[in-house]
Amino acid sequence: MDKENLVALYRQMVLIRVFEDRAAEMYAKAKIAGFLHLYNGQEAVAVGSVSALHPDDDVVVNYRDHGWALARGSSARAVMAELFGRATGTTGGRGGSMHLVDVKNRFWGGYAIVGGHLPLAAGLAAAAQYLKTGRVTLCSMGDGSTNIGTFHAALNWAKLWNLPVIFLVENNQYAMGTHYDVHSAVPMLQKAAGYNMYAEEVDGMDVMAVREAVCRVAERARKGEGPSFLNVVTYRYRGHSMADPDVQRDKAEIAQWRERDPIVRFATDVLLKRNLVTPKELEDIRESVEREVEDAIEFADKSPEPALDTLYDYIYQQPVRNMQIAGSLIRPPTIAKDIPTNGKHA
Ligand SMILES: Cc1ncc(C[n+]2csc(CCOP(=O)(O)OP(=O)(O)O)c2C)c(N)n1
Repeated sequence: MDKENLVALYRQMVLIRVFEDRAAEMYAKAKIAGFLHLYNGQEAVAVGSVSALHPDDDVVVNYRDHGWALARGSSARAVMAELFGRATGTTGGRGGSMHLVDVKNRFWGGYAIVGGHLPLAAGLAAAAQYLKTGRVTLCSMGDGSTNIGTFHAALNWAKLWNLPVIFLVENNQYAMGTHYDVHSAVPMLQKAAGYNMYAEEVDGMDVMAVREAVCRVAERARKGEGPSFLNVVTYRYRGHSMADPDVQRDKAEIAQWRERDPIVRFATDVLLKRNLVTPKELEDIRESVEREVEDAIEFADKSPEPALDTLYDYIYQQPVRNMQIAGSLIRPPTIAKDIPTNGKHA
């Protein structure tokens, strides 16, 4: 990788870190509703992975998705506006934090149901195989989702059909507050071995290690060598979500992982060591990121909420709208005509 691309990886990781810290502040100010699962500590996983993919590959992830959307190329403005529930967000304010989707980047979300997206990943890969598009699907999930039935169904099918899919376990070692040793009966790689699937363990605090591993397995998939499994060992610095007081985890453990911070480590061991940047240039990058995120907050705050009369838009795809089912026409109601408003929206 040349200097420009290495610096871009650094900037993206800083962008995700700053974005998440500011999102936490916005949540505390009640600018963001619902749940908010932050990505601090795991930045190297999304950034390293996406840098190894082609722009038209498919990416699908769980609800800890802001970092992935940003790494995949969604603007900070569109992601922040989505968190604020505004019409200018990635899905017009309809998805919110746990359902970020950005079709132009083939970023398919953002799934709140643990393990719910794994069969979809296998389906995306099956479509790519059938249509011979050469696309690879990358499916990231938490360690907790490897205990769910859909995990086993998706791995089984992917191996059986030799699908071009990468199952990437973003192993931050906790499902909510429960450690992997307590919630899983077997070590992670044994789960891949159960399906005779190619697997590697990767240091998730090292952006280059993640990038290299994803390059390797994406190459395998493109050559028709089928699915792969990556156990990417990482750590999240914050609680499970903003609603989690994070009392189960040992503070000393968190401090130990912070010493291996992926951003500091990449800056020190790669950028500064190889004289690719000066400390002043790193400072300038942080300042420009802070300005970008500040601008995103202002943009989100000034953006309109989705109009009330669009409430039923996008629930069904257009062809379904006029479809006859059991003799009756499916037609979404409109606020004005069909919904009793009790005078509220009159
Ligand atoms: C099917 C289902 N069961 C339970 C939940 C509640 N739940 C939300 S997150 C979570 C923990 C998942 O942990 P993990 O997969 O390790 O992901 P991480 O949050 O660490 O990224 C649980 C049990 C859910 N959303 N869906």
